[in-house]
Amino acid sequence: MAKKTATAKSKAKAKPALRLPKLSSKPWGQDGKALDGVRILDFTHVQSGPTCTQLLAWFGADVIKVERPGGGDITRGQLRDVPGADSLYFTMLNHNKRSITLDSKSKQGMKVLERLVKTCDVLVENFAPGALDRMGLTWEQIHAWNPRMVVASVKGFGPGPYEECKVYENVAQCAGGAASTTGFRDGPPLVTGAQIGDSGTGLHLALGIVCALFQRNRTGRGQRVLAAMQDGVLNLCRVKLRDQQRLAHGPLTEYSQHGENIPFGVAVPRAGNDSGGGQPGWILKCKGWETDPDAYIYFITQAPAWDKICDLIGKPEWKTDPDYAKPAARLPRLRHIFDTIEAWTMTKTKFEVMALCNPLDIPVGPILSMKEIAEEQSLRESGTVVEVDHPTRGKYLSVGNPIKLSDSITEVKRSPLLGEHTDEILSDVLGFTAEEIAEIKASGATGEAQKMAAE
Ligand code: CAO
Repeated sequence: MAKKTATAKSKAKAKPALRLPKLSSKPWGQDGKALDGVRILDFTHVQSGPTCTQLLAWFGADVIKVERPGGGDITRGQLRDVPGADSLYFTMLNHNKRSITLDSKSKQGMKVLERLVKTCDVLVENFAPGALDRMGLTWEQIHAWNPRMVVASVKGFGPGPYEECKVYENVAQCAGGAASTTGFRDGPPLVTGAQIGDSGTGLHLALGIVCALFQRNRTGRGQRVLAAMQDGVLNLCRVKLRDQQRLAHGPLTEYSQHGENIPFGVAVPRAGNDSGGGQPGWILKCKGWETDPDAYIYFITQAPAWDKICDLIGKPEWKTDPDYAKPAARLPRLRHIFDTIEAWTMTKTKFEVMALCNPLDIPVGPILSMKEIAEEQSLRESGTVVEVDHPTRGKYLSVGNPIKLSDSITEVKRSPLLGEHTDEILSDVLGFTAEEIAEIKASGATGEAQKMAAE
């Protein structure tokens, strides 16, 4: 795809991915990682929390994932595609971490946890509300053991009537306002494939943690960090809350509903593929759409590019026609305009449309399938799509670190097997003696005793 979409202009503009001043005398990436020295007690599971701790691990934090003996993070076995191997669900969310198995509800397990709390800088968890307290790990207890510790949580809802609820991705998308504003006007609310509830909230939490660590440098104190999934989704939907308030002052003129003379109700409607900003856009068919479900392109009729659009699609008369020349005049005619542009895009592949529009500064975006993304060479080269090798499942593709730091280069390392690092964490990180480790294991706290009995 890279070859097909690279235009003469984009080639001429090509620059290294990131150009920032270099302050250190060492070569790029040789100063270690941004979060070197930060140790995380990772009590996360499923998607939201693991997204957060994976990011921190990519930036160099030592992330110790504490998992329940037996099965560990439930996603290890969910949506399994290779019998007996950790699922892609798990492996793609838990890179660069170490795993220790620990029954946190046992006496010996709590002894290990206490030492982990005293050794780590941050505890990250996304258990159901109250679960951490029920384990005995209240904020007061943690703070007494380690006043510098940052305790970071993902919950479904913040304080309020729903704070006790368990929440998964789509629940958050619905409760955060995304679903009511996604989809077509004449259809039901829709959830989106982007995991804005889980991965989106994990991102928010990661920022909160880094800020809390930064503040700790000044105060010496840890603090609690909460990222509620409803809040995270709403934050990503803020333009829709903007539109809700604009409704009080008249119709939302950039919504195609306006051009079609359909009155607005009391709440922001679903806007189909209308663009969320001030530049009208829509998804248009391209050559091959009859058989290829992704032969489409997003086309934006950005005002400064209007004359070039008119010339390109063979409608030069629209440049001076008072019904089309100015953005405000075009608003009630958007459907007709996009139908006309589509008659042109349907004669070309999405990549041909890209290649013709890019040099003219007409913003367009091909609808890329996951297959095309997986095969996209430039994403491989930038480290955004990486191939990882795993001892039980073999090679697989993953999304690498989407955030690039010029002096903290991310190496994506495979996810840990369940309990793979139990011994080294007990001895090297926590300093337990051989006798103590034997006692902890014999108690069943790490699951080894049961495993041996079963074998
Ligand atoms: N040793 C012993 N017990 C452990 C343990 C360990 N190492 N790890 C977890 N447990 C226990 C917990 O303490 C909890 O016990 P109690 O219910 O007795 O307090 C129990 O396991 C179950 O934890 P949970 O309620 O968090 O898990 P669940 O599968 O029932 O719910 C989820 C999952 C995601 C709905 C819930 O954790 C949640 O709402 N989390 C917050 C929101 C969130 O992150 N959602 C995103 C999930 S990704 O789509």
